Amino acid sequence: MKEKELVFMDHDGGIDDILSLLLVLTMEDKELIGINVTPADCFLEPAMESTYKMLQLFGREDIPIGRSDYHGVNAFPNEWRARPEVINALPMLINLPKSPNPYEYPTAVELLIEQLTKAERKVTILMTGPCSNLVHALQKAPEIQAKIGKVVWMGGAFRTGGNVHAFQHDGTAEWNVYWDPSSAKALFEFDLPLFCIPLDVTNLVPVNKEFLSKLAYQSKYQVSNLAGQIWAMTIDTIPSYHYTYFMWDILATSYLAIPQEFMMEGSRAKVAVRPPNAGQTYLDWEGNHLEFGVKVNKYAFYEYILKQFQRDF
Ligand code: AGV
Ligand code: CA
Repeated sequence: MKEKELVFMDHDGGIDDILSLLLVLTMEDKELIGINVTPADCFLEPAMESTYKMLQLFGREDIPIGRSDYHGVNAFPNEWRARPEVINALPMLINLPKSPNPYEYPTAVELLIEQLTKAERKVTILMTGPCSNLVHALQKAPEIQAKIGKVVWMGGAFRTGGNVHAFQHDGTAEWNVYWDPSSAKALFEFDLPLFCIPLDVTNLVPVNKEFLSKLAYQSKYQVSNLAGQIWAMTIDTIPSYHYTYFMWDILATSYLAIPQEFMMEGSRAKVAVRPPNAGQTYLDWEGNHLEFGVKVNKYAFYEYILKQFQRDF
């Protein structure tokens, strides 16, 4: 039998981050060796709780969780950070035991170093939030770089506009980069096999009612039922364009399983760290090499999600 691909996930507790964790847990040929939670698009405690509850549903409480203490220079709006708490109150989750005290967990940097150090083969790092933990871990323990097979990051906007609308900003940045631009700059400067799934390609996959309807028709499967309830929480952000909820992290997570459905472009890029474009990811000949998604076969993508979610816990 083929050995499973080792995956370490670093997420920031948003609604689609939790759905992405659900998706990773359904992937039969991946082995999740750790999960870090960053308090970026979430408040820490509720997001640790939903992470632990997802693990309980799959009987995988053995997977270690790390707690990130970083706070980016550009905080996410509190209205967004508060949403994920609703997940913990859903009927399938509310009565599950709460996570142990999050302050007894290892820090995200400690856990990442520990799990990479003891991994017997290379590890894929999946990041669906800011990249601060990975960058700090690499700075503290440079030897772990040899254990990284590839880094897949939902982050950036290369040939399209950003999604940050803030004072002192020209709108060119994507939020996961903008939260901590200096870390993103450092990430791009490491010589890593980096695969970004930026807004260029996530813009093609909004959460839409047609997809949610298909998911609902298969809600006899527990995973589909729960996912449908979580996704319903995002629908009130439609139709105003700027606030459309996309399948950002879900798309990046799918890249682990169906890379053949993506068109990637190889280029060199840098990250801006000062106003008016802090957090902008831009193509630059003097930057390091990376690959970023430009297109996806979205029918194959939606079908893949529907198929993965046809199961019980
Ligand atoms: O920029 C996309 C990232 C993804 O990792 N996040 C949401 C996804 O988890 C930030 C974000 C952008 N627009 C948002 C976001 C919105 N309208 N609501 C919540 N988060
Ligand atoms: Ca996220």
